[in-house]
Amino acid sequence: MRRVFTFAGFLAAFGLLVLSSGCGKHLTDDDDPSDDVRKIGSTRKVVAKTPLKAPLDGIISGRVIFEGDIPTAEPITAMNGHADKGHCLKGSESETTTQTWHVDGATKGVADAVIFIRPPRDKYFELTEAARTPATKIEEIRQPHCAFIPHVLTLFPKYFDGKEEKETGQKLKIINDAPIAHNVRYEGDPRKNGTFSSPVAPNGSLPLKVLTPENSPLNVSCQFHSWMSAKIWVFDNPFFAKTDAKGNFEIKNVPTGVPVTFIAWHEGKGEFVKETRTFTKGANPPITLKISK
Ligand SMILES: [Cu+2]
Repeated sequence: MRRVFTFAGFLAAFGLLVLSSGCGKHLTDDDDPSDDVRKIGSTRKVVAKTPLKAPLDGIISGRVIFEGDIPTAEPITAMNGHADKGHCLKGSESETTTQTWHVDGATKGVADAVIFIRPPRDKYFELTEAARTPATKIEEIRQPHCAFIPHVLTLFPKYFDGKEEKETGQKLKIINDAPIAHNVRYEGDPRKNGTFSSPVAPNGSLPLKVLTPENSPLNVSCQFHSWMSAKIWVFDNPFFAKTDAKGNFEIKNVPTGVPVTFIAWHEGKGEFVKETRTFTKGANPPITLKISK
């Protein structure tokens, strides 16, 4: 009997968790659910979020600079032993060499870093109609040879309106431009995007996808070519940017006058900056962020 009661207790607790996560509360911190769902005895309590009210009139800009000896991209040797070698090696240098670090030799600017802000833990960003509209309707991830392009992708497919996540209209298109077959597999939080895997036919594409925001990037891979990888950051707000080839970034229309968490992430380092900042109206002083291997 004891075992039965224990199991029943587990079911009850699990039921509470499912109910609480499905009733319109926003669970934001995927890595640590205790941020939002606090354990009290054997039950869980969801902490409701309130809007962060602030004018969206700030501009953040800056650069990510590498400190130390610049990492060099190495040839991907696994391509040489693969049956698709002939096509894979037709790729550009950036497609046939390791892709974690792309650092500009002259300026030491670091590409593919993602810069973003988060609201305080008990808040969500209150977005105007304009801020709910993504800059692009379709974002693509392509496979012309044997690498994903881009290697790091940022998306804004959904926002939180205080009750639930709503679609912004932005969708992801996965395209295989190559005459060989690829596969796309992405792995995220089981409660959010879960795991998806599908072959992509030569010169084919997959149906458009609407991804769900997560607090960590999705890991993308190809099951046919073990070296292929990419990262997809999925945000519920438009306050993010990816550094360009020289390490520059700019984020427009950010909330001002309120403290937010300013975060910088790079694939080779994870979150390498995480600090509280309050931005002001108009152009804020450029921010220089340093990263090392
Ligand atoms: Cu592939």
